[in-house]
Amino acid sequence: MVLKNLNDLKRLVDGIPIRKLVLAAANDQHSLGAVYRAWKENIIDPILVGDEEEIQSICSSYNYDITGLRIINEPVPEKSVETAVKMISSKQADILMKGKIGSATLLRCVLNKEWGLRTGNLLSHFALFEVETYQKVIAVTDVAMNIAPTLHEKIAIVNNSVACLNRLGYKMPKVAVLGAVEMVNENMQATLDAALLSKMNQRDQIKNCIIDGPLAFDNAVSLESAQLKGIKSEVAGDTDLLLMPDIEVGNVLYKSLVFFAKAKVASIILGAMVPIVLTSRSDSEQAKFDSILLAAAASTY
Ligand code: COD
Repeated sequence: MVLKNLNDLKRLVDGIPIRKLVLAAANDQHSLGAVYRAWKENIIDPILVGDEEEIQSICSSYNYDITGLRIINEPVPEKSVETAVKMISSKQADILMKGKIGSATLLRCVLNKEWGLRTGNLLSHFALFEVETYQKVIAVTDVAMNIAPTLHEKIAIVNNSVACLNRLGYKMPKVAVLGAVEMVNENMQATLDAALLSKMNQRDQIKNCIIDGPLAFDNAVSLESAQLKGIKSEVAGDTDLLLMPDIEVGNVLYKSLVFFAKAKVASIILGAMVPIVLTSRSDSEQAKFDSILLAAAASTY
C-alpha cells in the first residue's frame, strides 16, 4: 500500500490509541491551530508548555476553546523545551512538537546527554511531500538535521526512514540515492556513497527496501527520463524515498517543492525515543497538522 496523498495518513490513525503530544514553546499561532484541530479530531491529547499568557491570548483571538487542556507556564523557550523533553523521558507523553523556537535549539535539548531523548540511534529528519506532478506521496530525507552525513550516517538515515515507511504500510519502499549524475564519478562523493548503498542493499546489508543509485533527480522521479538515458532500474520513476546527499541540497529541494510547486508537506524527526514534530516556523498550519498525523501514525506501542 502506498500513500496517494497526505490525507491518507488519517486512515492510519483511525482506531489507534490517542497519542499524548507535548508542544514546547507553545505560544505559536500555527502550532496552536494545528494542535487544536488535531485535539478536536481526537488524534492527540495535547499538553502545552510555554508562555501561558500568550497561549491564552492567541487561543482567544482565534476562538479556540481550550478549557480542560493542560498548560504548563514556562515563558523561557529553552526551559519550556527542557520541561517538554523531560515529560517524554518520564513517559508522560508520546510525541514532542516544536513551537516557537529554532530547530537547532530544540534538537540540542533532544540530544542532551542527561535528560534528552537519545536511544543510541542516529536521529534524522523525514519529510513526506504531496506534489501534484507525482503519482504518490514522496518521502525525502534528510533535509533538516544531519548536515553532511557520512556513508555510515546515510545507512542509519535510510534505516530510520525505511522503518518509518514500513510502519506506514510500505513493505518494500523504493529508495533513490541522489547525485548530480547517474554514473559513478570518483570526484563526486554522493555518487560513490550511492553505489555503495545500492550494493549493500543487494547483499542484504540494508534490508526491507530496494535501493538504487546514483540517480539524478530527473531519473529518480520520471520513468521517461530514465528510459531516455537508457537507465534500467526498479526504482527510477517510481521512487518512494529520496536520500539527499546533504542538508543544503535537501533543504533547497524542500523549500522549492513548497514555494514553487505548492507541495503539501509533513515532517518529523526519527530515531529518538518518540517521533518529534519538527516543521519550519514558516510552514503552514496545515503542514503542522499533517506532521502531527504523521507522528501519530509513525509512533509505536
Ligand atoms: N543523532 C544522534 N546524535 C547526534 C546527532 C544525530 N543526528 N547529531 C549530533 N549528535 C550527538 C553527537 O554524537 C554528540 O554527542 C552531540 O550530539 C553533539 O554533537 P555536535 O557537536 O555535532 O552537535 P551540535 O550541537 O553542534 O549540532 C547538533 C545539531 C542537530 C544542532 C546540528 O547537527 C544542526 O545544527 N543541524 C541542523 C539543524 C538546523 O538548523 N535545521 C534547520 C533546517 S530548516
